[in-house]
Amino acid sequence: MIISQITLYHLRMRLQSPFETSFGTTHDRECIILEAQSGEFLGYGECVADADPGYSYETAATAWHILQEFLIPQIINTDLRSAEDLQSRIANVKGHPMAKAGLEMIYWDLLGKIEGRSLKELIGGQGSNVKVGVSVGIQEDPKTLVGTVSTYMEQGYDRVKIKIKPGRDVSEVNAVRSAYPNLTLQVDANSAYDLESARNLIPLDEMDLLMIEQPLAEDDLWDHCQLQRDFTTPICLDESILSARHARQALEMEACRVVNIKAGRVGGLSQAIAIHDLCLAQGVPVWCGGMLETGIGRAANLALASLPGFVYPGDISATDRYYSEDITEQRFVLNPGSTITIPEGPGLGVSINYRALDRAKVKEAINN
Ligand code: OSB
Ligand code: MG
Repeated sequence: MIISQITLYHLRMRLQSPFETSFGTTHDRECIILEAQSGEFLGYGECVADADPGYSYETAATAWHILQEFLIPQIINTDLRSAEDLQSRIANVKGHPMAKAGLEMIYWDLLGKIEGRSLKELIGGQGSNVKVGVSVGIQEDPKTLVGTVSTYMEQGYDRVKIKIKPGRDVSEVNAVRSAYPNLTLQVDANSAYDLESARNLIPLDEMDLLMIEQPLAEDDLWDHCQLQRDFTTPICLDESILSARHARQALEMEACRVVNIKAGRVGGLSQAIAIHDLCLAQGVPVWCGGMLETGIGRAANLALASLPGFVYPGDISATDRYYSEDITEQRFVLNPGSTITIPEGPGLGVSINYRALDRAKVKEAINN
């Protein structure tokens, strides 16, 4: 496959409601959409780096720079034989996994369109839909949180993730657990604790949580290992797992018992699949994380989450949980049973609403 042109679009899209995590509040989500031409086909990718370096060091601006100056020049007008081949051509660039993952996504979308196969088929996914949940940001107070959770449950979500941070943890989870004793519930701290402050989380161990996600710093595999020993509830790692090697090491030292997989965080779908394969072989449950994606990234997440090792519901919610207007023609809706249908068309199976893309566009650059 030869890609002759890649256009980058830096987008800014207003969220339906502000999303607060331990690292900050997002009102407008940013990302970079990649549009690539190969022969008669157009393929798309989404780079999930946001405006601020809160979740990781990457931002939409750093990803723009790395894509334009380093990644795109190394793959454009070369014959790409596979996703692995693409990755080997950009392996000299250290870090910047989200920029790389956006680039790899266009390869998959184009490959599917050229071969007339969906991404799910290309990677060996199964079934027609994926179990999903909703990730709920930090709310005003526990009462408001219970109200927000109940609204999502009325919409049909049957798994809820609550964002926590120091001082906004045990009472919030307790309020939701008391209101909904049978709800599948998990929490995500986005690295907000250290071993000392995480002692305050011990009461959570009695609240029947599916998992506690990323309590400690991203570079703190060893401390997660210490912490897991003190908890019966499985610890899940998100930010800490940056590659298949990290995943192997985390499992070897039992720093976690569950892995959140995001293609953007690990440098692309091929790496995400490698982590899935490793965990499946070891019987470690994984699930698909989210980054408030547009319809493009959401389509990729749904295909990824159809692999057999994704046993827990993904952070892949319906379009209207995020945006009133998305940039894909397709809107994703929640089915009964808290599932979302995987697109069936070639590649990602989505098409672009260019009017909406134009309204969200901050800037654009053509590379050829
Ligand atoms: O830690 O999982 C996270 C959103 C942005 C950055 C990090 C995270 C999240 C979410 C939202 O939890 C998941 C989603 O619904 O896309
Ligand atoms: Mg997380």
